[in-house]
Amino acid sequence: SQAQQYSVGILTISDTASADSTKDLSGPTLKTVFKQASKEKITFNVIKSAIISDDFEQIQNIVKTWSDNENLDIVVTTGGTGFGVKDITPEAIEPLLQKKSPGIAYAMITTSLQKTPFAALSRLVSGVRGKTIIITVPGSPKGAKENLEAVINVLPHAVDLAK
Ligand code: MTE
Ligand code: CU1
Repeated sequence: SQAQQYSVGILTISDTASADSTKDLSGPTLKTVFKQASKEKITFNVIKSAIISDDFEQIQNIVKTWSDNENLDIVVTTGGTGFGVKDITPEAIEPLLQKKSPGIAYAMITTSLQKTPFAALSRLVSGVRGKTIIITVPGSPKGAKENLEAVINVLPHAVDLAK
């Protein structure tokens, strides 16, 4: 039988990376994680990626477009989840979620806490908008990778249920 295909968008949220795209290390790292998790039966296709600054309206506009118009199965944002003055990713994403998924955030945090106590400083949110599963991960390549890897194997079933 054919592989199940899941479409993915990766949104890097960083003032530094939006000024100089060569500084975006997390976006490419997340793409690699999706590639490595793709197997015979399940394939993740990263078909959208963008880099924007820590801007409330830009974050909402892209996530809305990718879910409402592009109908992506999975949207991952990286960055802006911490305690910095500019960190507003959770505040921008949360109002867009029609259903919240604290379990996904919980899974990412508990797995991450086994690697570093600083995982407690990531204010992750996750949920469903339309048929799109939205997750947020930290901005460092290490944090982005560890958090996505914690939940990547449950994402296909989440998408199947939301369809
Ligand atoms: N989670 C994991 N798994 N690994 C990490 O290295 N870094 C933490 C945390 N979560 C980290 C992690 C740190 S140091 C911070 S400040 C927060 O994520 C928030 O990061 P952000 O503001 O870049 O989103
Ligand atoms: Cu930190």
